[in-house]
Amino acid sequence: EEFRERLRLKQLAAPHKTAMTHPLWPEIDRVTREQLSYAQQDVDGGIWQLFAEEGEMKMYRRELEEDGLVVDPLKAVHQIRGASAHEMAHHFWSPDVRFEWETTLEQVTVLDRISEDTLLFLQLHKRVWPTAQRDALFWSHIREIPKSDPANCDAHDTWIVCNKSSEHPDAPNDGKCVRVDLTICFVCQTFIDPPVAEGESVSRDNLLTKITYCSVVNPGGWAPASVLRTVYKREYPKFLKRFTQYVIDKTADQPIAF
Ligand code: 16C
Repeated sequence: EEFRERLRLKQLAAPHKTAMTHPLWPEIDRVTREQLSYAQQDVDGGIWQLFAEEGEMKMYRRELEEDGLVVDPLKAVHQIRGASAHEMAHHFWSPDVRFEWETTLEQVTVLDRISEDTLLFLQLHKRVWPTAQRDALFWSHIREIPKSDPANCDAHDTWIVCNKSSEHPDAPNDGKCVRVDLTICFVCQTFIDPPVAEGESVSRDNLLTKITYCSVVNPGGWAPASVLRTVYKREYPKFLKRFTQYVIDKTADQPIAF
């Protein structure tokens, strides 16, 4: 029994087998590692400009244009109490609850279930006047960073969700909708704070979770810079506040999932 349990835990920690044989796997693995190290870089280097702050939440951006389109990279840091890193990451990744917190959506389709931890999404987003409606096609991968990995630092556990634009024959970019190009990561670390005494159990009051969210979205086609920056300033803080509160409320009465 004990051996079986150990084997099960080992299998959980290792990347899912079917994911590893998928043609997208090398890209998924590489981008996820890159995004983790990008998320863990300090924001105090001077290139990041603080544009929104509320309580523990701080949002930074860099003004950047590509071919005349605003693609401003975003980096946000936040700290919450009462929910674990795994709970945060799971709800961010799972299509089952997306409409409960994501307010920019009209439609979500799961085009492919690459594996238990990796899905391919097609999302139709609400139209922003006066620009054309946007959609996004991306793979989304969730993983726990092994405790032995230096990226885990002094955290109890570390989870990442990485979303990256991709392609699929069932949904070609045929110009009917403008397709955005995105690279997004959501990194969470649980800290047991205040610490619990030996033999005591951890309660939700001991959970402090640090969150880093990084995003680069190329709008894919014409949109006035002023409209983009207005949407950006309004939508990102709204998302991070709403999403974290949603997970805290949803998990409050449940046993902690690490
Ligand atoms: O990361 C977030 N959500 C994930 C799950 O949905 C996933 C999705 C990313 C969506 C990226 C943006 C797609 C285009 C948005 C179109 C405009 C929506 C505004 C509607 C308002 C009524 O990773 C959380 C995403 C949080 C908010 C995203 C806001 C992005 C603004 C960037 C500008 C994009 C171009 C907009 C063209 C007008």
